[in-house]
Amino acid sequence: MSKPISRRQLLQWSGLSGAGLLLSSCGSNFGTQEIGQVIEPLNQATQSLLLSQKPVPEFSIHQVEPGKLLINTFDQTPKIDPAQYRLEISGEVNHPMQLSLANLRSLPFTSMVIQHVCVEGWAAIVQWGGVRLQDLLKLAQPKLNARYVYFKSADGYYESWDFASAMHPQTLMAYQHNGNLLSVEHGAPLRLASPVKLGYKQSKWVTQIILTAQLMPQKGYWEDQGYEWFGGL
Ligand SMILES: Nc1nc2c(c(=O)[nH]1)N[C@H]1C(S)=C(S)[C@@H](COP(=O)(O)O)O[C@H]1N2
Ligand SMILES: [Mo]
Repeated sequence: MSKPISRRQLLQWSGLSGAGLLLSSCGSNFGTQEIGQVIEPLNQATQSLLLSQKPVPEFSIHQVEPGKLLINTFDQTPKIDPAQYRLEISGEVNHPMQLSLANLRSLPFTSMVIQHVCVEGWAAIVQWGGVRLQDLLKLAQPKLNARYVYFKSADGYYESWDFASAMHPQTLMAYQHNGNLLSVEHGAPLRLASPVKLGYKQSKWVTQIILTAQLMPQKGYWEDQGYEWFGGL
């Protein structure tokens, strides 16, 4: 029924068909000489996954609970220079890339109002705004064997997610919170936000996204101390 989305279509649709993204991407396999020849459909498994995903009902903007999102950080708040910041996407992808904040802001913006739930016994209705992780992964073109998504953070935190939850339409790489630019304490410049996972799965200060075929012995900062891995809501 639905036509596969080509990489070129996605680049055009996202307004990134110009040199901005291409020049900032890393890896020798995605140079300027290849601009004309990167037309690849998403693989069928990824395509049908996207079609099967149902959105979680959202709250209204009036239900946002300002101040109820407690700061929960296992260590120090890391220092990140926004001008130097790059989000690296690598691992089992055809097109590894590095995105600046300008690149990320030029991608389609999504806003949602969801509940953040921390296993320590608190919750908050929060507005998040940012880029769908799905859109970033489509740009990087997951390989057929990509089954897990690792997130590395500037404070040493790490997480791993199942591919389906990462591709969920409401899983965002957020840079906005309750209508403002995301604050440093809450994970600026870029953090995970999703209504399908518990709070500890929602990494702040994400600098690297790595797709893997297997789950490694290190599953996540809290998971490696006994928390459940899937962490679904
Ligand atoms: N990098 C990083 N991300 C993290 C954490 C952390 O310590 N470091 N804590 C997690 C936990 S347990 C929760 S509940 C949420 C809290 O997000 P907040 O501090 O913005 O409320 O961040 C998650 N992401
Ligand atoms: Mo948490």
